[in-house]
Amino acid sequence: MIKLITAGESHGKGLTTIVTGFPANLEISRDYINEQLQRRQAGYGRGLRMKIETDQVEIISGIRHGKTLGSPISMIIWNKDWENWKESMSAEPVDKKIDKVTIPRPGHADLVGVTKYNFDDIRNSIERSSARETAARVAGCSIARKFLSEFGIHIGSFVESIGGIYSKENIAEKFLLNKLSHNYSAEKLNKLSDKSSVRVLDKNQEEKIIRKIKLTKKRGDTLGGTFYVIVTGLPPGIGSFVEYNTRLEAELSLAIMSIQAVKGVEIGLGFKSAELFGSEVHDEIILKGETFSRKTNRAGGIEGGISTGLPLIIRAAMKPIATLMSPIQSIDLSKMKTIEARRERSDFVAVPACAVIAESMAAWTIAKLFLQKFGGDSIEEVKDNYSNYMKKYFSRIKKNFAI
Ligand code: EPS
Repeated sequence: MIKLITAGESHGKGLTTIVTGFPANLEISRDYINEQLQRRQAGYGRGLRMKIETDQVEIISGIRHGKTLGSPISMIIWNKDWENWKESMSAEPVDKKIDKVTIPRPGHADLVGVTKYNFDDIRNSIERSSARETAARVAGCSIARKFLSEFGIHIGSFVESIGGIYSKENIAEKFLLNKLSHNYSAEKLNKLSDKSSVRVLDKNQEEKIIRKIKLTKKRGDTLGGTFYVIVTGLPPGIGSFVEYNTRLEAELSLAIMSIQAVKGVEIGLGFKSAELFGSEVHDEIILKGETFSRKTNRAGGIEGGISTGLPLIIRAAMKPIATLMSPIQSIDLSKMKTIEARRERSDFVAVPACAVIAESMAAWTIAKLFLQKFGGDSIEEVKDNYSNYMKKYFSRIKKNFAI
């Protein structure tokens, strides 16, 4: 079973990631991980922090001469901003008086954090709940992403809407109708969406979205949006119906819902399927050479908690960032009086970054379930297990059902 642990405060010295359970001999480079970190930092609408940081990992253990050892992999991303927070975030007590944060921002973890942990400074809630933590996740999940790519499994994403402005060119429709070639790789999707500063596939809408973000910034407000994560190259048989917590869609939803500010996750047609007839929702089964396929993929690549072998189609919604430069009402906890919420440096829009984080979390989830099925101590052993299954599953069914 693979495990991912992240540690680190937003303005602490750095973020630590520990990844365990991956097989030995998987080729992985620092550059590969850093490329994903850069993708997470990008996007029009980010705040000043992203100008300070150039997130890069320092690999501490578990990788030798570019290959995994099978031992725990540990990595650190040093926070450049730490220089400005040394006293405020010192692990040791400091002599200087540190101003406490006393006014919670509605929508952030500020108030619930102090309530739960009995803190006397909202700073203690802000630090760990911050989406800065996702840099450590993306670093760790890059191992999963690289691992899956060895099996031709690729994860891509694109932004569908920001602030209610929807991309008209929505490739998700083609995935839902199973209209793209069997060989279409989600890598290709990322090449297209990464070109756009808001990761949309529609040039006209991109301009409209950027205009709306500019206006939002001026108003001191923030925006959310929706995005898709697509996984291609997945074999049939990942995940299971035998236990509630082994179901692929349950695992994926948990992983994506765990991302700060995500408020909704759909698989395939999702909520839309509740409005339609069964015949308009379910995907007819067809034979395609020595395998099964479907006329459509409205199930989003999952039936009964198990992958069908068609692309996974995941859609998620991110709420607007909670920190507002024109704040809404809150309470000053030091005076117990109504006041405007505290301003804190932040992003105006982070939907493009959120999609990259969701890709990473999807990669992690799939790698976990993939290794549960095909696991081995070395990448060679996993490849043997995988190719054996892929070669035989169809002929086994044929044999089982032969009259
Ligand atoms: C983030 C770092 C944070 C925020 C943002 C994401 O840095 P700072 O708080 O120093 O500006 O920009 O986090 C939030 C929006 C949030 O609400 O926590 C990052 O590295 O992604």
